[in-house]
This record gives sequence, C-alpha cells and structure tokens, in this order.
Amino acid sequence: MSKPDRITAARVIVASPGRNYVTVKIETASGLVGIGDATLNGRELAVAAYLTEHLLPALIGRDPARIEDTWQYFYRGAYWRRGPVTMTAIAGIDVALWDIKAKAAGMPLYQLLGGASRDRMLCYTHADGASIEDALDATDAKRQQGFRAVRIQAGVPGLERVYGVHGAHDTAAGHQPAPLEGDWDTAAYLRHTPGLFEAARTRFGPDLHLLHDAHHRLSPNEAAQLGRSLEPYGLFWVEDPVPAEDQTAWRRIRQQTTTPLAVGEVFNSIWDAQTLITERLIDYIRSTIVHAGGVTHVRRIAELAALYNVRTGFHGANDLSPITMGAALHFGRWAPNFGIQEYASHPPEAAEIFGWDWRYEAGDLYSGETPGHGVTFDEAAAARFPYERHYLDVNRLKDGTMWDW
Ligand code: GCO
Ligand code: MG
Repeated sequence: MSKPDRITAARVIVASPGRNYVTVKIETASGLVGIGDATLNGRELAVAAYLTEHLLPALIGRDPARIEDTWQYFYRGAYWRRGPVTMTAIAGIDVALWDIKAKAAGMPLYQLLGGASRDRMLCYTHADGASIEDALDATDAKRQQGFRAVRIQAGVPGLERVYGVHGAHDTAAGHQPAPLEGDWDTAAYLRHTPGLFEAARTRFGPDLHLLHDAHHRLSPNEAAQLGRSLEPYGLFWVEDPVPAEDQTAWRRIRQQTTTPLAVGEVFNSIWDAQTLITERLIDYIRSTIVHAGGVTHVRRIAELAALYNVRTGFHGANDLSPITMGAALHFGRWAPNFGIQEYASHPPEAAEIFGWDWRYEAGDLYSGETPGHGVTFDEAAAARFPYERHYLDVNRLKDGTMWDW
C-alpha cells in the first residue's frame, strides 16, 4: 500500500456573490485540493467559527482518505451531537474529503459511491406570482425552458408577504439590520390554494408534475385538509406541511390523505427522519448533503429510506452553493432510490467564484465526469465579494403572534 497522504492546510472562506456561501478548502501534502459547502443560510458565521476554531485545527496532519473515521471523530468526538451548525460544519469537511478521494482515484464521485444507477436526474424548479394568473404565467415560462416538474407558490389575498413569492426576501446590498417580517393567515391560505392547483391542471393538463411547499405552517389536521383538497390535482408532493420536528404528527396526515408528502430540508441527522421513514409516513426525504453531515451521513439516510420505499428529493435552493449541487448530482446518479432534485439557479455572480461541470438540459440535471465532485472554487475571486449579513424572514399571524416562516 502506498504511503498515506496528509492534510496540510484547511480553511474557511465566506463570500457573498449575490448571496452568502461558506466554503471549506482542504489541501494535502501530495498537492490535492478538495472543497466542500458549509452554508447555513442566515447563520453563516456560526458555522465558519465552529469550523475555524473547533474542527479545522484538529484536521491538520490527518490522512484525507480516512473519511469515515474523520466523520466519527467530529461527530462522536464533539460529545454535543447533531444540530444544524455542527452537521453543516462536518458536511463541509466531509464533502471536501470525498472530493479529494475521488480526485486521488481519478474518478468522478458517483463512481466511488457505486457507479451510475441513471445518467440524468429529473429536477423541479420554482414558479411563483402574486396572483394565480401570474403564478401560472411563471409556470408556463418554466415549461418553455423544458422543465417537467414545477413547484408553484402564489400570493394569498389579504397577505402582504407570502413565502416563496417573488420579492419576499431582502436582496439589498450591505448588512441587513434585522429580518423582514411576513404575515400569515392559515384559513385564507387553505381556501385559496386548491384554486391555484385546479387552475394549473386546467391550463397545463395532466403531465406536468406540480409541487407545492407549505413551509411548516400548518397543524396536522390543517395539513390533512390541504392534502385532501389537493388530491383531485394529483400533485407530485406537498412539502413541509407541518413543523418537521414533530414526527408523530405525520401519522394523522398520512391517515387522512393520499397526496404525497416530502420533508427534511431542516433535518440534520438520520434521527430526525427515523420515525417518518420506518413508519412510511412520507414519500420523499429532502435532507441534503450540506445540512445533514455530508455524503457520509446522507448515504445512511438514503439507505434507510430505500428499505422503506421512500425516495430522495434533495433540497436545492440557491442558498446551497454550487458545490452542494455538484455533490448531490453525483449522489443522485448513484442512489437507487433517487426521486427528484430541486434546482433553483444561483445568482450570476456565483459563476465568478465557482466553476461546475454539472448541467441542466430539458428538465433533467446531469453530473459531470471530472474527477471529484466537479466543482471548482477561485479563492482570489471570492475575496471580491465580502460577507454581508442577511437573515431569513420571520413570520407573524395577523394579530402579531410569532409563527413558523
Ligand atoms: C425550498 C426551501 C427554501 C428554504 C431556504 C432556507 O424548498 O427550497 O423551503 O426556500 O426556505 O433554503 O434557507
Ligand atoms: Mg422547502
């Protein structure tokens, strides 16, 4: 066996090309470089500090090939387990190490995972509008671009700022002083949403896959009502109908509706999804590489899900960097239970820092064949885009009560 390689440098770079991305860069004695995404939207510097102060010093000198041991070292070794900050930090290192291992092997990452189960991955994108008509026009524009699956969100009469509807986020330059606030009325939303999907089916016919994100705002019974009211329109899924941490609440929803259910973008470990998967309460698991401990841990989640006929539907909003998309597409190329991949394009400035070999074509995503995960990072270019504080929105009921965003 050849002499083990050694990690000689590891650092975190936070840059804001249109939005904040946290990147872990690891270098080895043999001259290999690997990069991983460690972006946790709205809490970026917490992960950067966790990495810089607690994980990266202990990485120097380790053999980069020992990915599993490094994962266990940081997971078990912290004593304090799980949590979005910890698991995103571990993911950043894990993906950089998989990148290095694949480069050392001269193989694209999917080959190391077990080889291709498919060559293209169905993806869905977003369409939204303040009114039903605007949302459907936006959906039509996505169809013209070849998308066969579209997540549709529409404004609700009487509500000012609804999740997923264009303009609901702060995009101004400079540090944001405090989160923007949205308003919410569940009854109005439940009345309005079936009409959106009825109109979508009428306009687009039966073939287009329709998806919808309720963004954790409903009670189990309200979620069951939503699911039932959407059954005639044959949705691909309803996402995050209730706050995701209450796993047993999903029994109620599952018993009451056949609308497919997806959850998991806020999960960070297999334990968050254990009941949902083993009781077959969901159809799609959305936990993805960056927030759930990297390739090493998400592979465990996907394997458990496969046993219970639950498929993957990885989170792929544009606050996950192009590195996560690259890694996710290698993962999806391999995973026997791949379902669909979310795809929202990155801000144009991101291409000044990141280079990638994955691509979109006619409703599908394709991973590349470059050794590693196929995403590159230009550190000098990143320095031109300094970090800016940006929050996710918060949400309140009409009477001012804090609600789930
Ligand atoms: C999605 C998500 C995102 C999240 C965002 C948080 O389905 O894509 O719900 O829009 O809200 O990624 O940072
Ligand atoms: Mg979502």
